[in-house]
Amino acid sequence: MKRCALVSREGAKARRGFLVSLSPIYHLLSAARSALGSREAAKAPRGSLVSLSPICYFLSAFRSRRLPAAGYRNFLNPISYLLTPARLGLLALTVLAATGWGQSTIVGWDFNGLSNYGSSPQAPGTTAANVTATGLARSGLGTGGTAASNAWGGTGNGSASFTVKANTGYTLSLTQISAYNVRRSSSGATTGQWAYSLDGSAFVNIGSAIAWGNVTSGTGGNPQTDISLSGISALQNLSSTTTVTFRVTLTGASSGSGTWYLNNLSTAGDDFVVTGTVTAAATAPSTQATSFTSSSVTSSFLS
Ligand SMILES: [Ca+2]
Repeated sequence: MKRCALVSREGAKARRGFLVSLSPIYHLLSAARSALGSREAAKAPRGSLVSLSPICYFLSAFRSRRLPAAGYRNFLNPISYLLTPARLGLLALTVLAATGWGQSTIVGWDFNGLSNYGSSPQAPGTTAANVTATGLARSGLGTGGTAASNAWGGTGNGSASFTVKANTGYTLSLTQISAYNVRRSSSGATTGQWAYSLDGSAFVNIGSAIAWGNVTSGTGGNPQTDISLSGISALQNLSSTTTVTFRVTLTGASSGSGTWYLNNLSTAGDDFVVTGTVTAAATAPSTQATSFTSSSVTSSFLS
């Protein structure tokens, strides 16, 4: 409010500066010009600071009748305010960043049509360009009895794993395990713990253990939420020499014949997906100057 009061006292200046008041560059230039001769020079820096606050102007508008009506209406028009090119650009960047801009499927599986628990390894149907992945593999899980259709899994307790890595010349950053679906029988594994490893033997848990839910039918199943990987620094900017192993350890089965599956979310499309980004790795320059003197650079710019 103190800032608003300052603006209000400068009502006459606000009339002229209102439309351009959101431009810090303008104010910096104005302050410089004023310093050369204007008796208002002392006020310019202060005005430039408070002028950057839209809320300040909004409140000041109600207290000062000297603001130009046209500018006042224009300022209060949220569409006009938001759709200036600069703000539109910032808004777009904000939205893109919040939605994981640039991420795409690194590896994905479509479980539609699978029978007999699927293969081990079950090759992914989708693998990003410049990425190598190995299929979903069972460890300790059985495959007895009659399996559900359109699902990949096994019986009893054990684990399932797969790997991803960037190809030579590329860098891999992982964003998330996208929302997926699990079904289980009443005696199947109740709980799972995701983990990753960079050497295939030492695993680090990703989040806490997950209670899978109790839905035993494939229709609906037990929806699981996204598992974010973007905050795990060990899974970012990986070169082709690092293979990431993902593993989910399944426990709580009350019977060796109890079943657990990654479930078909929809007929078409991948049902279990890891997203991320693949970029060309930075390469060292093939030639490089052996010496470089600052005096030559200085003289070039000054001449
Ligand atoms: Ca599917």
